[in-house]
Amino acid sequence: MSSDLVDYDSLIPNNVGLADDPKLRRALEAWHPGYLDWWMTMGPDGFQMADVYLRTAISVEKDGWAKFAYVKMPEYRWGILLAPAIENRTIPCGEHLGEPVWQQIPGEYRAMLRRLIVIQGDTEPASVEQQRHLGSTAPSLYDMRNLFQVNVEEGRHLWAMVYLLQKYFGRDGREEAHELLLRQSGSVDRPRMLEAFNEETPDWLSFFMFTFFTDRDGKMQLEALAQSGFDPLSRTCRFMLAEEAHHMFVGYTGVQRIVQRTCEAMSEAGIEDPYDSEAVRRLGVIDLPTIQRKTNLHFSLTLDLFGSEESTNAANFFNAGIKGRHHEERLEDDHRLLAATYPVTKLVDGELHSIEVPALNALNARLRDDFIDDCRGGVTRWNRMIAGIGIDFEIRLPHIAFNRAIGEFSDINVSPSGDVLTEDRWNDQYGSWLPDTEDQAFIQSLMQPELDPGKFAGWIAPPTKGVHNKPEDFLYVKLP
Ligand code: BYC
Ligand code: FE
Ligand code: FE
Repeated sequence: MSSDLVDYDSLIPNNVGLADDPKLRRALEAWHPGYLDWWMTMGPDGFQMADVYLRTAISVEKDGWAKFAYVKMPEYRWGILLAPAIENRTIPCGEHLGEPVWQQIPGEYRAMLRRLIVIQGDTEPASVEQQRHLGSTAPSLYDMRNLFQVNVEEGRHLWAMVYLLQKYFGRDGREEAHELLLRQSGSVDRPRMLEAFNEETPDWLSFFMFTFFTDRDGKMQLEALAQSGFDPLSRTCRFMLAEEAHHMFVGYTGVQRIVQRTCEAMSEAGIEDPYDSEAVRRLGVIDLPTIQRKTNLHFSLTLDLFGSEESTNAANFFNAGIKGRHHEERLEDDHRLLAATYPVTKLVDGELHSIEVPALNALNARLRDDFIDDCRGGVTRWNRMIAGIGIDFEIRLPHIAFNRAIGEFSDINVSPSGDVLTEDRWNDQYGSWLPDTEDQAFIQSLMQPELDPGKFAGWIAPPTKGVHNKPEDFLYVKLP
């Protein structure tokens, strides 16, 4: 079968010719019941029998790759979809630059690739686990539907990585695929692999911050893996990126609508001081300083996902041609980086300085910097809206060294504005920079479900348009 056509009749929709690959089909069909079991026990809590207005990927063409319909989540068609092959594609970076891409795994890179694919695969179900209790406090049916859309797609991203493991890694791959269903977010014995995926997502502000920041790490990592010389990984990631755009949208507009509602409520009540949190909270909206603290938390947790600023792992991935830079093909340099340098912020004699280091070792720092640029676009638009409503407040991304657990800054204490602090000063002040139990209790008090079609909880503004151009009062989720 041509790889651009999706076989939608078989148990597992795919455009990878599953019908002609009985060994792989058996492996995936053997894994399927365990996946469904995981979805029912660790996926969305409740609502599994509800009809949700979901989009399902049915093609990999640029236009019309998805269809919208009511689906019960356990009946979602989780498929295996690769973006179309690029003819005569060559390896875009490293020591194999310009050689034809690989359709099979080169033996010497097998361990590296397996590790990258397993880490990528581990984050997908982890995020579904983190979000599993949010359905019952959805601020509207529209938002509930978006949550479930993100969840089923993260489930499909797990399928995407499991496909690669089972097709290209034999018995090891089947074992890894099994273990992806056994690790659990926040578990003491068997946690997810990266720390940000063991944190809780306890409320909807956190959910929107997570999809704005952490899904954006997903986007950046997928962009880097889409450059891979291992072509099946590249094609898989390229299609995942098409879905990822919606996750960015949910995060960006979610925070935007919360900030908008807060500013409008302040303006209507005549409250000018954004730091008068008590007065603002009495209006039943989330005060801007609390939103800033959540920003500080989710931004810093997400920066840890880029690994150490200087990393020989990252240098090896790039050299081998199995992970490139963001938009590698658009960059104008030698794509080998043997002589280039890159500026990295480091701690020197107790102070933070920008220092040129070999570019090959600084690829994690570089991808993180590209990520921060991408975040800035959204934050700037939030701030423009705040100013437009006439409130004197700016949401700021904290300094990269603030509240870090991985890399160059993991052993020091740094304020959001970038001052290196003693342990004592940090202990005195960090409570004003990160959400505390009181902030959390207040947010939690607002988390009451709003299930009337077209209605929204009082702390969030309605969206400017519906999903798939549906009217305002559309029934996005039909409860059983
Ligand atoms: N937590 O050389 P280094 C997504 C370990 S999100 C725990 O700096 P490297 C999604 C590291 O493993 C995107 N451990 O690291 C979003 C290494 O251990 P070993 C997910 C960490 O390898 C929302 C040691 O520290 N995809 O898709 O260059 C919803 C030294 O590390 C952490 C990927 O991440 C950490 N944060 O970089 C749903 C792409 N950081 O070897 C989905 C694949 C580092 O000493 N992963 N360590 O035992 C990678 O490219 C890289 O593995 C990393 C780390 C960027 C994660
Ligand atoms: Fe994903
Ligand atoms: Fe995502």
